Amino acid sequence: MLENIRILSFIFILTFLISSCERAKVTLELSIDNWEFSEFGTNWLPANVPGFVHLDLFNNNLIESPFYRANESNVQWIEEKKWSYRSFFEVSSDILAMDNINLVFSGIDTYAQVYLNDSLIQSCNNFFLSYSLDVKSILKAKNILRFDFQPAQQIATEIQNNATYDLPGGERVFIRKPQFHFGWDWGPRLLGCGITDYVKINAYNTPQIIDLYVETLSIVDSTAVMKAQVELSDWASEDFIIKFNGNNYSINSLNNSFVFEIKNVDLWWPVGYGNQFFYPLNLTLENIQGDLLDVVSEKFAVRQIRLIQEPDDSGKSFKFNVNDVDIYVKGSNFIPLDFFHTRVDSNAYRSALNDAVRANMNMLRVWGGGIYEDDYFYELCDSLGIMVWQDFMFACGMYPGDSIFLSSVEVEAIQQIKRLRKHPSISLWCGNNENSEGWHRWSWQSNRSEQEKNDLWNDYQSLFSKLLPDLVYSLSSTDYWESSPQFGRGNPKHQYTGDAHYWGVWHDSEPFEEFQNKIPRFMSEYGFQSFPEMDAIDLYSLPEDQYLDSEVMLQHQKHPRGNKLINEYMARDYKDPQDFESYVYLSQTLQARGMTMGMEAHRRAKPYNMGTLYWQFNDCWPATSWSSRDYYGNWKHLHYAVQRAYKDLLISTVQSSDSINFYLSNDNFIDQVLTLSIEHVNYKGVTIKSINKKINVSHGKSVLIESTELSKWISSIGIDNHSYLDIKLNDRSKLVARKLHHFVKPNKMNLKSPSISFKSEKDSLGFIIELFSNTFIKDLLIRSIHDGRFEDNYFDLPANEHRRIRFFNKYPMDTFNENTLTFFSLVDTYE
Ligand code: BMA
Repeated sequence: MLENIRILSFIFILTFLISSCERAKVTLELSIDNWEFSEFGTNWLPANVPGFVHLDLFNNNLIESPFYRANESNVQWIEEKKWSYRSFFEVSSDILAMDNINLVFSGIDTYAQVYLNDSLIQSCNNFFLSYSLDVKSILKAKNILRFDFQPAQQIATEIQNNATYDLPGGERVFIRKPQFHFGWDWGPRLLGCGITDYVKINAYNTPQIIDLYVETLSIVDSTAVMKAQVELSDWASEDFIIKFNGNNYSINSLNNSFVFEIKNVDLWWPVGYGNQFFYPLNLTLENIQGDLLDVVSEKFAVRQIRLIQEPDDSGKSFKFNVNDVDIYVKGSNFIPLDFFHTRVDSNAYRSALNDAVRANMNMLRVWGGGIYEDDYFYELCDSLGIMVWQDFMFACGMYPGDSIFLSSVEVEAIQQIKRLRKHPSISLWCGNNENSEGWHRWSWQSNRSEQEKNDLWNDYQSLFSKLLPDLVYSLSSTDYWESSPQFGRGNPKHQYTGDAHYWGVWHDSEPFEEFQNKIPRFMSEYGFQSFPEMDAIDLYSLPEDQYLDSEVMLQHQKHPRGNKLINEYMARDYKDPQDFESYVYLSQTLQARGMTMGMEAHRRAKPYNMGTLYWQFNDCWPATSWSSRDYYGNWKHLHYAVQRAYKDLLISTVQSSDSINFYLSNDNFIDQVLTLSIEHVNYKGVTIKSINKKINVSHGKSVLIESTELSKWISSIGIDNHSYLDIKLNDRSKLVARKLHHFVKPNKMNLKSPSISFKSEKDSLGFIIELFSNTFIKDLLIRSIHDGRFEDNYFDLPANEHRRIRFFNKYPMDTFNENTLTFFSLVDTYE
């Protein structure tokens, strides 16, 4: 056995500070690496921690990628097996000599017995918990750490079988494992196990500051009153001194906080409303003898965020207010960036969140069927000014209410609230996703006795109306919202009060235009599916798989009626696509068209409506789904459309049988006089008629700026199929907003095949591609072989206009190879 012992990577963090009174603070940390895994103790193979068993099997060439073709079905056996992970590691005498030695780990997926040197030190049963276990008496110079996993599915089924009632949601709701692991309508079922976070030894001698929370109590006349709360690893019966900003504050186990003021305070704001300012937080901990015990260097932000719900004539407002300013929320719903989330590195988070800001979003909702994201996600949201609506991890089910379940959730909630409360981006805690709607509207109550219904609803309330809100309000200054949505779309109240998930479009096949009629106070979900880019499809399928009903395409389309619904909507607005590639393109264009109608309608309804979060921002694997950004990070047509529809200044139009109304939504643009021009232009670029007028743009308002008879623009004979209105808003000569209004649906447009000329030039940020066409082009997609991104894509190009688009190259390059540019537009789908 001894030969097997390998010295593991040794991260030795030594902080050696000599205080005035000659005591030293020493913290040592050892990262436990070099892992092996096996199926129930046989044939140990190299493994990665953090990681998942599927990834380890793949890395050892024992399975093919579960994301490729129809492999998901070939790897289902993995969920039935018992897997073990182990590491042999050595510990230095410096660590062993410390007073306190803890084994620290988290993200254990999900049922594991943990053995250190053959002593059972922990039984894990909640993926969302972190552990810090005292191992001082067990740890030696040479050690074996082992995690023996039980199949989660089997345990879930056992608990379900022993439960008094079956619960909506099935076996998954009985266990605290990310709920989407059991399969979702956009994701695969890949149940396995793994240690999904780092495992460490942490050793120290003196009391440590293990938690520090700085809360904004008030902001009045540029003076903020702040409260700092300190938690120590152990509170001796004495007082301690915190030194901060030149002051000394006395703390002890009964009074562990102190209050301080900041004059001329710089605040943290959501993006678009101001800067994201942070104050350094350097403090030291001493005992009353003056010995230095610990030093903390962090940062904090000053801000107040409230969810405002005031009764009004229609119902109740639902709006976020930051530092006394009402924020119009523009954003999306976020799911894990990878089914195997341990593969999401800081670059992947950065790229995704930058894409949120680029698309002019100011909020993401971390959806309750996924995971509490990594610290880095929230740090980025803090620094980018993205507000986070944070669900607790419960979705689409009813959950147990027994004391074992509730006490596990209690620890989970305490840990997660304390971890996340220091992030200024955290704007709301929400109990669950669609559990209340499901209970009241999805026939979950049918065939249940009165007793059973009472019991299940009482269980719901113990968790979501009592335990979670009590914890959120006692541990943080963030507001709590019981369930998203408050009312389902079957209840008319969803339009007047609370947040809404409006799925009449998609699930009920209602026309996109219904988005204009069903406007809630805050839209927290609405969506429509599309296929990912062709290049992305090529990565998970072979050419012979590339038709709608192939086994591979169907395995990557998890919604049972998905393709049928896409077909149905496509037939309403578009001509039949001639091949698979045209279908893929059209599915995205259809999605963008429909979703934009929703976004524009919500923004027009401001301040009645104060937010729009579409479903869904991203994918966790390559699939046909509601996302605007695919698994590989490609922007679908929708993401570009969102970028336009979420701009602070937005022109939108509504055409009825005899009139057209023109609206301006202004979220954050100064009061100003601008020039509105409406030009009636044909597909050859000839202006038929135009009007110009000055308009007053009011900050933060959505207003009607013009209303005209339809007959002003087009003949009474019929609807025009070869011209459109080009609506522009100019600040002197600077174009600040633009919209093309089409009189007819895309299938009625009389489009001609364009001939596009183009040239490129290098500039300091990338390359400028200049495009020119002699005829109007609808939904022009530009592709290039170069790695990078176009600042805009899938746009309408008027005839005779020199349109300049920037290309941001990912890697250094001197020239842009124009010959590799390719173009695809609506007319190519049927001609
Ligand atoms: C929403 C979500 C998810 C689901 C999506 C699409 O309501 O909360 O549960 O994936 O609908 O059906």
